[in-house]
Amino acid sequence: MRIILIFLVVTIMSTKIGSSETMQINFTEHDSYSIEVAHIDVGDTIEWLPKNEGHNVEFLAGPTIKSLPEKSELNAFHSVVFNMPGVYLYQCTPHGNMGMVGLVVVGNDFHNLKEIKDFELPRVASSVLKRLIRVAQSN
Ligand SMILES: [Cu+2]
Repeated sequence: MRIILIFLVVTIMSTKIGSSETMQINFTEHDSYSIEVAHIDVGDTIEWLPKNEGHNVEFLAGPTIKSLPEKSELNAFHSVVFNMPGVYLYQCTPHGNMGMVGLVVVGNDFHNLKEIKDFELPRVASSVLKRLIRVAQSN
């Protein structure tokens, strides 16, 4: 009986670990991302879909500088697997200063939130970021 239980628990745990998910975020005609604050698990993927022209994804800050994903081309599909827990800040290169920014929270881990909060952005983007951080923490 005990062996069966252990087997069940191990099976359930490995199923959960093995089931990484993919979230899709669109570029919108309002110069924004369809999901501004993305909560994902470690190992999950985010795909950005160029549903509207003139946008991209450029990472500004994350758990460590070395781990920052590559910047994408304008109008290009972009896919990133997030293996390091923490908060990531990204922007659209042409529209970042208008507040086209987004957050990714990986593994519900806020250890580097201070660095994200302190990241210097133009005025409008900075106020959007403050709002997104409030949203991120309320989830
Ligand atoms: Cu844009």
